[in-house]
Amino acid sequence: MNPSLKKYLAPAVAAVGIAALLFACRTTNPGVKTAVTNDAAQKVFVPPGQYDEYYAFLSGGFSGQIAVYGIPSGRLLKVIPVFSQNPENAWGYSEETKPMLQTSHGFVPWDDSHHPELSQTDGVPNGKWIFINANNTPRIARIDLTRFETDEIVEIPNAAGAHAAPFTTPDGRYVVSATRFSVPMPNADVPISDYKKSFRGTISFLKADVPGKMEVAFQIMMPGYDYDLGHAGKGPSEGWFFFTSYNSEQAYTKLEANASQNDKDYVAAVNWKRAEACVAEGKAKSWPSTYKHNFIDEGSRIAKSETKTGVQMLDPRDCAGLVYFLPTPKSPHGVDVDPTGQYIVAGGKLATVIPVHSFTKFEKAIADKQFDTTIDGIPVLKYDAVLAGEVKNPGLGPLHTEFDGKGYAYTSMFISSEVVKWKLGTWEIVDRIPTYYSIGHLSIPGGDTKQPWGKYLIAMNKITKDRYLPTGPELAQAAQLIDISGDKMKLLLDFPTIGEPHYAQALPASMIKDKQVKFYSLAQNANPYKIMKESEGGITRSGKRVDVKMLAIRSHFAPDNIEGVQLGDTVYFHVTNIEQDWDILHGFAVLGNNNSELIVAPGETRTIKWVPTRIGVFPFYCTDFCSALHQEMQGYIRISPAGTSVPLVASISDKALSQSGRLGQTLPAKHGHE
Ligand code: K7E
Ligand code: CUA
Repeated sequence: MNPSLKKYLAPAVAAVGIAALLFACRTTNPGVKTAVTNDAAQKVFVPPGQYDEYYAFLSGGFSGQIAVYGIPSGRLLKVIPVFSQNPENAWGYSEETKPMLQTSHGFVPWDDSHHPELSQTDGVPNGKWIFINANNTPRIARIDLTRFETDEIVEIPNAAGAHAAPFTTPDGRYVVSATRFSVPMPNADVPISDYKKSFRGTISFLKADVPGKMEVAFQIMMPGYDYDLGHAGKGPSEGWFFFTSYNSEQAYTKLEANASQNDKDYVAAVNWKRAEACVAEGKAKSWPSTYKHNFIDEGSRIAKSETKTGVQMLDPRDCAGLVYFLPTPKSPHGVDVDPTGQYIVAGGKLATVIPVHSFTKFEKAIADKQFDTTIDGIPVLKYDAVLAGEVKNPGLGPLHTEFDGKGYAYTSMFISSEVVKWKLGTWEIVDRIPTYYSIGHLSIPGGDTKQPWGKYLIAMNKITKDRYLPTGPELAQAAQLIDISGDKMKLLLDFPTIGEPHYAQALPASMIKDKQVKFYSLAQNANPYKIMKESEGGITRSGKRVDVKMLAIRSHFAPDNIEGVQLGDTVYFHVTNIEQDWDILHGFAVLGNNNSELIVAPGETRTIKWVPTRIGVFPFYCTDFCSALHQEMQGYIRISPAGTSVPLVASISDKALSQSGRLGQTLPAKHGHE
């Protein structure tokens, strides 16, 4: 039973007693026994040793990361750290990766990520990258799909929240971001009650097609509403971008009630080709802005954080034909464009219908000047002039729509906890299936592109009461896999997720599985602290800074014993994994480190900082079980009092020494300036 229904029914059943309630739940809960068809297990069973058919990338929501699952099995394959520090592999803790989390607010080691977006060529996923937004401190990240690593993060200035992000243009030229919260523009110390006068939203287009070169191409100053989601036009509507807005009431307090007054809010249609022309014609203003662009240098694999300044800001008043508003009921959330590019579907959270706009009618309405009014230079089109149709009685709380490429659309209904399947063009509902419970997004592989792979649908649910073994006050959030290959949707599988899965995108595994990087080339590793063999290792003092160049190979570190470090020193361990073999990673952990451990990929150098807090001898060891002698992969570092005369010495392992015929020797310390 839907928990919200349960709440409403509870008083009624209270009279009959607890036993009856439990009994009622058992018999009416459309759980495993009733909702799953007999062949479901077979359809999701991927035999041990065999691969899944799709990679699915689920946003981590408040975890700030991306989780990668195999579909149809629902097996978790990897968590890719993006916006949040991850001590498991030192993302955001190691010296090489810390710059990735720099922002104009300083180091922001967490975020709230909602929308994974696969890179596209000609409107279909190309398997190169996946982008994801940071909803809090506005940022967009690019993750490379040959390595499943975050390579680039760019901050978005003049924005407060990047919720309508990072949706791509079909040609991959831009990813966009529209601000969730309007703020004073430029942001300044103004009374909040000046909202209508001073607060504005922005829509940003970021260059996204050249790795390492992401930046804000231009921004558009918008009325002070909340901007929620977006999708690019395609086919006939390519060149346009559609964004939902809500709070056209411009409420700044008690939005729950005050932002739900108007019968309609808007879909903003932005002509981005027109924007390019206006920028080229000098119609944009240079807007003072400072933002960070962080990326991982390919050779050294060291992140660099650079500061960028200034953006081109377009005002719709200065660029006729740039933006139009399409009235849309009521506080719309998702806006989705069908594979043909003809229909623009909005999910009005509080609406009783699913409105669908027609791109053809939209163009004609502009030509015929079918305007109701103009807001801040933005013509408002007449609702009836752009409407293609309405899906009637879809259920409650439509949020998001995806497409199967066979003429059907699937809309998630948050309040009535179901997926509704309807036909494009006739707007008739052909099927519906319950979800457990309170579905947010849904995802069909390629379901927002020109060519969906319309076999599976992943429903992502906020509430899972009674679906899993309980785990204290916080219960798992979950995805459900639904078979959409036939006329009737069929529930196949539930699987719990990491954080809150807002949106997901998926693509056939065959597009990327054979392109995986297996290790980094040691020869091409340009990290200045790289060593290729044990004799290159050692220890250097520079004032109170001590650098240890160390290698890791099955199954030892070299050097493995370190002496002469003093209390008050800061130690940097630079660990190079000199293995050149797939999936042979080594860890590095030192007792009492307030920072994190390291996990070092083959051929890579990673650096962890350690500030000893007491004198004594402390072990370090490998944290990744790498061989039969993994437990032997250890060493010691001795910390002496400040000012001690203990010489700075780094020894390499006996095994290495005996192999090189130098048993009993130690590596001389290399002294920098003291
Ligand atoms: Cu609907 Cu942030 Cu895309 Cu969540 S949003 S559900
Ligand atoms: Cu290296 Cu365990």
